[in-house]
Amino acid sequence: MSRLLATVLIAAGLLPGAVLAGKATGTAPLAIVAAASPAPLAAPVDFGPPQGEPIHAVLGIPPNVPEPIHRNYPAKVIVDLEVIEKEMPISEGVTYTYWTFGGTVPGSFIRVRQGDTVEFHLKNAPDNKMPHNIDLHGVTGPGGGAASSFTAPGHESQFTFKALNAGLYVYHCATAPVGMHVANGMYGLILVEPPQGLPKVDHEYYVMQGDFYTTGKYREKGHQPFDMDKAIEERPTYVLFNGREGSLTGDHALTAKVGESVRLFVGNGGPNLVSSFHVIGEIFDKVYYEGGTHAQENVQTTLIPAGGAMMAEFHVDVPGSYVLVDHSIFRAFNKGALGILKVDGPENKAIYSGKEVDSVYLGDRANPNLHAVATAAKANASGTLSKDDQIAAGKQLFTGTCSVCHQANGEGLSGVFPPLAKSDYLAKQDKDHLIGIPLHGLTGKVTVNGKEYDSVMPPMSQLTDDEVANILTYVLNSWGNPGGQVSKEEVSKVRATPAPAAMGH
Ligand code: HEC
Ligand SMILES: [Cu+2]
Repeated sequence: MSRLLATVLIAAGLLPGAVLAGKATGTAPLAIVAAASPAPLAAPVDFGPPQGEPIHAVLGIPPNVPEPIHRNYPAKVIVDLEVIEKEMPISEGVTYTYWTFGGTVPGSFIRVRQGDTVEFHLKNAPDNKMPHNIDLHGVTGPGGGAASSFTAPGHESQFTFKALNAGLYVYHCATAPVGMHVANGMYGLILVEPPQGLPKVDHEYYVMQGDFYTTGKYREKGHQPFDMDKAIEERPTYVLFNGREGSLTGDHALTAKVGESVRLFVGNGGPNLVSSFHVIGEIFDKVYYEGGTHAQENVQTTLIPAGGAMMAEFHVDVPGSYVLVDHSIFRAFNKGALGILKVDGPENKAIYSGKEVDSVYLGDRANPNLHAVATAAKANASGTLSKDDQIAAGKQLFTGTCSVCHQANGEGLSGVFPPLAKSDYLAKQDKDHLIGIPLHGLTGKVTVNGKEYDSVMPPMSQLTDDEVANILTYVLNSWGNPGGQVSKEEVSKVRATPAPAAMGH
C-alpha cells in the first residue's frame, strides 16, 4: 500500500497506525486495506460458506490445465489425488522410479476459485512402498495440509481447507526424507483463481521444472537409481521440464498459431535449483512473478524459486520454434531443460525476416530421433549389438555433438575444423589414440590431408562410453573412411587411463 494511501486512511480513522508499522494482526485491518487498495484481491478473503452442490474437481494432466472457472459464488470442491510410484522414461532408453501425484510429473493441476472450500482426498496406491503426504502452499494452516495427510500405502486421508488467497501455488510431498520425495517428482501446481477469473487467452499450458539425481551420467542407458550424495551436493544429472527429457519437444511440443495469446503456468519443484526461465525468441507481455497478484511487463527471463511459480502471458506474432529453457544454459543443452512451443501460421517479415531458430539452438533436438540410440543400448545390454546398430546410433549422436564443427557431411570447415571424411590423420591413428580424441579433446598442430590445423577441440566429456563407441564406429564407416568398430569396453579402458600430456590441458 502506498504511504499516501495509508496516511489518508489513518486520517479518516479507518486504519490503525499499527498496520503502517507492520504490526497488523487478524484480518479486519487487512480487509479494510483490501477494500481501498488498487489491487483489492491481493488479501485473503473469506467469501462465506460454500454454496450449491459439491463439485468434483477435474484435474489437469501436464502440459494441460483444467478449463477456467466461470462460477460467481464459492463452492465446495472435492479433489481426489492418488499417489502412484512407477517406473517411467527420464530420457530415451533411460528409466527412473518416480513417485507421483496422479501418475505424472509434475502432478495433476488443481484449479479452484478464491473462497472455495476444498475437501482434499489423498490416496496412496496399495502397490506403493512408501508413505506420502501433501503440503499445498495455497493452504492457510500448519504444514499446508502435511500434518493431516500422512498416508500409508493402501490408505486414504482427508482434510478440508478454504482457499483464502488467490495465486498460483506449488504443492509437494513433505514426508521424510523430504528432499528425496521431491527429487523423485512429488510436486505440482494449484491455481486459486481470483473471483473475476483470469483474462481470456487462446492457450494455457502447465510446465514445471525439476532437478533429478541419478547414479549414472546424463543419458547413461538403462534403469538409473536415485543418487542421494549428488542430491545433497546439488549436482543434478538432469534438469527437466515436466519430468522427462523430450516431454515438450518433437510430437510433444506445445502449440499455438500466429496471432494467438498464450498463458504459461510455470512452477519449479526443485528440490535444489532455482530456474532462470526464458523462452528463446519471445518476450513475456506480463509475468505474474512468484505466482502472486502483481504483474511485471515486458520481461525476458524470470526467476522461479524452488517451491515457487509464476504465470506468463504473451502473444505469438511470427511462426517458428520457440525454445523454453532454464537460461542457466548448460542445464538446457547438457541436462535436458529444454522444451518447444511450435507456432504455425503465415510469416510476418516486417516483424522478423525469417530463418528458423531451430538450427541455431537445437541441433538434433528440434526433431529428436534418439530411438536408434536407445535401440543400440538395448542391444548392447542383451549382447546382440551389431555394427549397424552402432552406426545408426552413432549417426544421431554425431549430429547432436560433432557436426557443429566437423559438419554433418564430415567435411569440416576449411582452415578451422579439419575434415573427418577421408581424413588421413584419422586413418593412421591406433584405436586407443582415436578413442582419446573425443574423451580428452585435441590441441596442438595436426596435419589432415596435407593441411595444417593448430586449434582446440574441447573434450566431449558429456558423452558416455557407449556413445563414444557408437560415434566413432559411425565415423569410421562413413564418407570413405577405412571401417572398423569401437566397443564400449575399449572406450572404458581408455577413459580409465590418464590422458597423455600431448592431448591438452
Ligand atoms: C567445438 C568444435 C569441435 C567439436 C564439437 C568436435 N571437434 Fe573434433 N576437432 C575439432 C578441432 C578444432 C580439431 C583439430 C584440433 C587441433 O588442431 O589440434 C578436431 C580434430 C578432430 C579429429 C582429428 C583430426 C581429423 O580431422 O581427423 C578427430 C578424429 C575428431 N576431431 C573427431 C571428433 C568427434 C568424433 C567429435 C564428436 C564426438 C568431434 N570431433 C567434435 C573441433 C571439434
Ligand atoms: Cu512422498
